[in-house]
Amino acid sequence: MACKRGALIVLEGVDRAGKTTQCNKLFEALQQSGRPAEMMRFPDRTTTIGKLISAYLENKSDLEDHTVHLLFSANRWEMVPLMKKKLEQGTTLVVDRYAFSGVAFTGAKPGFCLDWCKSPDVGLPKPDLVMFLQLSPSEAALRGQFGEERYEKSDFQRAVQNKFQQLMKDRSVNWQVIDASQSVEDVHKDIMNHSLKAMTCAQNQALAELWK
Ligand code: Z5A
Repeated sequence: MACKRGALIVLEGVDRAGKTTQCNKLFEALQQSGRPAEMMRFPDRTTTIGKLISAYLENKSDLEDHTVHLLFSANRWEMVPLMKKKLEQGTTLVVDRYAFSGVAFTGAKPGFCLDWCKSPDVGLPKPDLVMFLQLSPSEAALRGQFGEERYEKSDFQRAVQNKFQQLMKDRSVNWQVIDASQSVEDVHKDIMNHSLKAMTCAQNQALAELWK
């Protein structure tokens, strides 16, 4: 490796927990402090696969549940060459949702087990840090109504939250739970502290493979 690699930092969490708000703030803070950083989000709705996913989420098309799960995974795999290149160049990637959302959302549907849900994402670049923005359903409700998209229903979101709790038992992943009910600035401070630590550790470690 010619230069020290960047860190792969993922934000996960329930609906309206503030993932996008905090990804933006982290990205801006890293850039302003002179640390190369870029933001990514999944699904990436700009690609051909992402457009199929977007139509599904907006209820403009129907897709069989296994099929859409594999599309979400393919949407991550198509970004892997670019992600590896950026990380090797020393750029830290701040990522809004990743494979954990993939597993939690499909795993919350009837008839799916976590092992099957994880399998298409085995071997993806492993995040150096995954921060789970924890927010109770009542606090989330204070941030406005659900939108119009397919998964934005409270029963389903509760099932998703349970799946995230199961995933967070996996000690092979560097999970950090963040209290997302704090002010935007206080959440940002927590996220910045964890991120700087993970970035220092990542510099001396090779990029690993997820769930391998
Ligand atoms: N999905 C899947 O099924 N499989 C997969 O593999 C992947 C995803 C990757 C994508 O939605 C959907 O795809 C998602 C999972 C599924 N479905 N759901 N539900 P998306 O990425 O397009 O949108 P989202 O991730 O669902 O966004 P979100 O969860 O609704 O929002 P958020 O990013 O967590 O929060 P925000 O937009 O930053 O903030 C929400 C509001 O709260 C906003 O008004 C903020 O100003 C406010 N806010 C934020 N922080 C605070 C604090 N600290 N205090 C008060 N108010 C705050």
